[in-house]
Amino acid sequence: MRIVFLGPPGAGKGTQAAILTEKLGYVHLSTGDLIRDEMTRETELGKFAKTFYDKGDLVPDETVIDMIKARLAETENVILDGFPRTVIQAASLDDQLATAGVSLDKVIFFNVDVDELIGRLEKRREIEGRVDDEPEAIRNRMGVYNRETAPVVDYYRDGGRVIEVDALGTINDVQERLMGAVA
Ligand code: B4P
Repeated sequence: MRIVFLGPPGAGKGTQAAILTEKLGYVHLSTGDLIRDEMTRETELGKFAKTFYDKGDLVPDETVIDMIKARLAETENVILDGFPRTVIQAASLDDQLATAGVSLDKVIFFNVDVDELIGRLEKRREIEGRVDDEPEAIRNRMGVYNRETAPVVDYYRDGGRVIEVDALGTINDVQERLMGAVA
């Protein structure tokens, strides 16, 4: 099973992917977590990524695609959380899977309104102090989402591959809906 979680910043992709992979014994592949790990270890890649990440910009496609490639080849049951985020990344993912003779099983879109998203990110800033949850970075991320990532939803919609999940409500409510969607 290869599942993509798509949605705006703060929609709960990471939160739900962590719970679902634990329940199902899948691999959780989060580009956000991979990038944060590189930044924490202050690797060359991490230092490069930080210049984009802190402002709420996307890290360049080729960097993220390289990060995901080897890991994807090693996994069969996987939730891709936060990847793809651009149409270029989505096309690259399709190519990688086609080369391996496999395909995506599900693309889940997390539907949440903007006010709720901003509220969640502001709360996370208070708790975790993430630089990309500062007000200016949040504003930028919402714009980046509309420009770069919303077209990815259309890319998959055109192929009839999107399942939309209402991601409002408690974490448990959303988890139950997701279990129904991936079953
Ligand atoms: P990510 O780490 O992917 O994170 P995100 O979009 O902020 O959040 P997510 O939707 O996972 O929300 P979460 O569960 O945390 O991206 C961060 C950055 O990494 C990007 O801006 C970019 O720079 C870079 N990046 C990542 N992937 C990339 C790619 N493919 N290409 C280029 N750059 C890339 O939830 C948010 C908060 O809400 C949490 O505090 C959570 O506890 C809370 N929450 C969750 N569900 C809730 C609910 N139902 N009710 C109330 N609160 C809830």
